[in-house]
Amino acid sequence: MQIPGNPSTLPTFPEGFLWGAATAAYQVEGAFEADGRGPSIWDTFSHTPGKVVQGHTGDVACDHYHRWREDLALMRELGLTAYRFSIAWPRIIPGGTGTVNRAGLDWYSRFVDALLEAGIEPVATLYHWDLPQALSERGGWLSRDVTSWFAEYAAATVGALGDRVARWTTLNEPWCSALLGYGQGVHAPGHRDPVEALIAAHHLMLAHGTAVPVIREHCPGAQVSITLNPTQVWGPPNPSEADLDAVRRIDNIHNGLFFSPIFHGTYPEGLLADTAHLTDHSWIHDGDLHAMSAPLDFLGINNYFPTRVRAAMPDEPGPEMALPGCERVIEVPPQPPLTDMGWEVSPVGHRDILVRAARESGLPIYVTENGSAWPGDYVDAEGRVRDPERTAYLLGHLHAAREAIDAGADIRGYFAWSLLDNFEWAWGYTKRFGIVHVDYDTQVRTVKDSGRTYAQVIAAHRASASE
Ligand code: IFM
Repeated sequence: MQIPGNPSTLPTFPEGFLWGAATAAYQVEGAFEADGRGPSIWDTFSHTPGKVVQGHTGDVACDHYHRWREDLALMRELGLTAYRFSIAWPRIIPGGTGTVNRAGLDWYSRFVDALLEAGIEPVATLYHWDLPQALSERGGWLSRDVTSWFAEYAAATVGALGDRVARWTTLNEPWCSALLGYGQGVHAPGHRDPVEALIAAHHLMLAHGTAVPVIREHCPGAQVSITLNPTQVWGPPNPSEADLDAVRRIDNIHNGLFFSPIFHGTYPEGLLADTAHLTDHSWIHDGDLHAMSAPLDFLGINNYFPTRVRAAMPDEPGPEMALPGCERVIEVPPQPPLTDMGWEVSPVGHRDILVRAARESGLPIYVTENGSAWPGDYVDAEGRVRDPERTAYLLGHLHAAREAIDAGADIRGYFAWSLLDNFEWAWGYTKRFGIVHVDYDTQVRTVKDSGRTYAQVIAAHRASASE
């Protein structure tokens, strides 16, 4: 696939296609103690020495909580038709359950009103990883009670905003919450236990499924979704039987773990057997899979890179922190070009995972995140941030999305990750994904060249749609 460098070579997209950018509360808002916000697991994690590069925290981040008007002006300048953001549970119910914090709700309410006034559709995510710390102390995603805690939070939030926000996402990338947060320990709450990862994934899906009817009840006509982050899994050329098995196992733990329960009401073939040496799965109760597979209106896909694997050789040690059931699977180094995250750039992988997600879910798809971090973004003497790699990545992946549409996937929107450079979790502020540069000392925003290109693409699309 050719990666174009010029927006004029871009194909057209269907009418009504949403052109957006995305952020998440903890990554941009800052104001971590403002207006009654309670602490989240990410406050605790980032304040724990050694967890985040250079000890960075989200205390201030992009100060979006105070600078949202300026950020909204940027969205208008870019011509966005939609904005995907997450709501911070600890702003709405600081203790996780119980008292609702009116000031927190009011902030989002004002923000939503302003988006609508600007003609930008709000697309809200209920959970983008910032669990109230108080709930973590009661077991967090390892407790079955989290389903009712999440439903309570969903009811309060959708009840307040559902008259204006129609498009709702329950969870962002539950894979990361479960596998990185409870399995590998690199995300909050920092546990390292493969069984906990499986239990957390199960409860995340259960909380999702339980919240779906709650959202519908409080927002008649809601478009309800979940956002997953599947990855295209590739084995070596001329794979052995063992390599094919490695691909199957990684595909199950990355993709099938969520696709199968949510869209087919079952765990993927083999996953329970592959993890039977770790757990008896007694945390799966009758009726759970039915609840998890509550019908949805669309599926959000976050995709950045493919994954390459092979089987471990007989005398080769397996990975130190293996994913559950993947103790004999070796992750193969990605092929260049690589982004600043070390992620392989692959529009083909993007196209293929979109086609698969559409097929597995049978739903309209929105690319709810896609983007890239590159080293060396800076504002030059002319006030420009020249980021040709990010621009090429953006255009290449838009091409891929169009190819997925041609292959039958019903793709209805694209959200660039991210509107702003922001707090990249365990990487702190050292990785920049924004189409808008943020100077963290001064909080000055500068639209990068990639942002300008994106604006041109959007303008061209809007012009041709109105012809
Ligand atoms: O920054 C994250 C985001 O919070 C979730 N999806 C992937 C992005 C880049 O790592």
